[in-house]
Amino acid sequence: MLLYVQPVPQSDCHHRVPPPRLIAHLDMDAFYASVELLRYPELRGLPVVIGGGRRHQPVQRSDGTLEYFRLRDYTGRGVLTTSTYEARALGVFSAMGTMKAALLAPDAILLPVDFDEYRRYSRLFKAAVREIAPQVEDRGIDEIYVDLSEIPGVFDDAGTAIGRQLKGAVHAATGLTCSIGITPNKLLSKLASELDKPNGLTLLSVDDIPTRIWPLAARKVNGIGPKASEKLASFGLHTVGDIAAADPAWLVEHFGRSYGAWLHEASHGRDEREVVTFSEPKSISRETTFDRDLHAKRDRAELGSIFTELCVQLAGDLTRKGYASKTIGIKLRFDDFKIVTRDLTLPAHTMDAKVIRRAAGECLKRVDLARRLRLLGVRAGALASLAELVAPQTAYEPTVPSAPPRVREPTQPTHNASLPLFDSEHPHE
Ligand code: TTP
Ligand code: MG
Ligand code: MG
Repeated sequence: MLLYVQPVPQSDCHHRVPPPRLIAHLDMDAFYASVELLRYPELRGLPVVIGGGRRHQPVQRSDGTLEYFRLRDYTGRGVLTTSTYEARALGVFSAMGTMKAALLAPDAILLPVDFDEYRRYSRLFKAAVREIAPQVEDRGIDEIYVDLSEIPGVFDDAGTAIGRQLKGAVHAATGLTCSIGITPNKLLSKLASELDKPNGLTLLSVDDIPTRIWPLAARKVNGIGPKASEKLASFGLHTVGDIAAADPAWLVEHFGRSYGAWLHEASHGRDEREVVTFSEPKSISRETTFDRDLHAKRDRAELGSIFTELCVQLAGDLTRKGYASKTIGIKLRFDDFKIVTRDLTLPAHTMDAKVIRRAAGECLKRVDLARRLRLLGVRAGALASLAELVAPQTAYEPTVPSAPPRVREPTQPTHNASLPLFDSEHPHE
């Protein structure tokens, strides 16, 4: 029996009453696509998808107008990163295979991805928010949580004025719209920011949970993935409200102590997680899916140069972000989609492309490469910030550290494709 009536608490006087909070979740609307539309404003209102490579760059005609690449002309194995709302109306969404999207929206315009540009706009909108409300938790390229609780007067209107101000500041800094949810916690705000997308501002209190949150599909809750929602559905629980109505002991019995208890709490909109304003990345990686599957022996030169390029890019990422790595790993996906990873720990932290390349080559030697490869990735883990490595405790030791830091300077990016694939004294044959 799944119906459950919440018992009236006997006494709440032993429970700590947490101070009231107001947390915003801000997510940019159709982010990559919207950044592209700033460049090509004539495409506004049209179905546009982002996912192409360099060959899909618009070309200028002799009369100065641009000729765009249409989805119907696409062949390849790419996937879309995102689509405009007009393309979504045709059934085309993030992570969809581009060929499949072409069947649904043959006239949609395909534009190549330009991550550098999206990162630039990401920094711009986050900086604009921090000017107004500094308690920001970075949740990836197009979203953040913001703790608004300390902002004077914020509780007077449940965050309405500050919500409008944030949207205005983001628009002024970037020309882009975003959607914001403002509620007492992160879980509810994440759900709320989606309720009125695009260009939404949604304020919810706990009193709104039955009407606004319980009708939502369980899958919408951050933390209920495809597996859990499938299992919930197998018991007839489809919406958040279905979970809220279930007996918590029953949830624990079927979903385990911690996840079952969490499901109960989450479905009632309870979440005490703090907004975490800073976190060090755990790893940085680069990977690429090949246009065609490559074989370690027959396509050795091509694979070798892609491998080197990935290491050079990874070294560049580390340098830009100010980290050095002590654990280098590789990831391979074979033509049967099986994934293999290997890693190794270095004697010292590095951000040097050559050192990374050599370590990654060592990892590769430990993999059976009989099958053809679909994807290759290189990962830098066990990161330390350069500030940490070069000047530990500078605040207390104003003198220059006597021992030189054990960080190698990054080499200039080289596109040297002549490095052998495995850097081995005993080449694989
Ligand atoms: P999302 O915020 O999930 O999507 P979105 O901003 O495009 O659209 P929405 O208005 O619904 O928020 O993702 C942010 C960006 O991340 C998106 O523009 C492209 C990228 N992305 C991918 O590359 N692959 C994916 O599968 C998803 C979901 C997003
Ligand atoms: Mg978004
Ligand atoms: Mg997002």
